[in-house]
Amino acid sequence: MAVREVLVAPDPRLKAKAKPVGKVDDAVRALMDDMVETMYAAKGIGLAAPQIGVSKRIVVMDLAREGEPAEPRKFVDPEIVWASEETVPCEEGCLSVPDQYAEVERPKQVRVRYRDENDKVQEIDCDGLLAVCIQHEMDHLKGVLFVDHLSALKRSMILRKVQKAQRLKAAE
Ligand code: GNR
Ligand code: NI
Repeated sequence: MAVREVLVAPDPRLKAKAKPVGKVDDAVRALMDDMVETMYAAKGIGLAAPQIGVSKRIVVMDLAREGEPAEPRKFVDPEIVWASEETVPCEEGCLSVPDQYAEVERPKQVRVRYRDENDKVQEIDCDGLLAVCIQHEMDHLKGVLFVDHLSALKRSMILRKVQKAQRLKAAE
């Protein structure tokens, strides 16, 4: 297992549409282990493969609170098969848009079909933080960041701050 580097906007690899995985084999399982390790190292609650420069439809997540046992979840080729009409706002952040937060409105509930690490088809009903996070992660598979849901003005303000912070970090 290895911690990978998390890409930061405006990296063009974050804008690409990820490819379906097809079969879940040992290589995919090893990649998902790296993703989980990278997510924990970065203190995120989710991570999509494009964030480590891998253009594949893979998402990992762990919503367990600090002090609770780890609960890593892995989703291959996830699809939203149903979304509620009702939407809710939630304050979102992203490891690829470090230290920036903004409210995004999304469907309150979604049903997601995916394949697990044993290549078995599963369906899960999502609500609350799980619904927010899985929609945020699945956006990454389309090359969409949470800032793309904001006004052009808010988006450019946030991306400018991120670029400035990255420049300062590079100059350290
Ligand atoms: O760690 C993360 N926290 C978070 C908070 C609110 C809504 C979505 C997220 S996902 C984010 C990790 C990340 O960037 N995943 O792509
Ligand atoms: Ni993100």
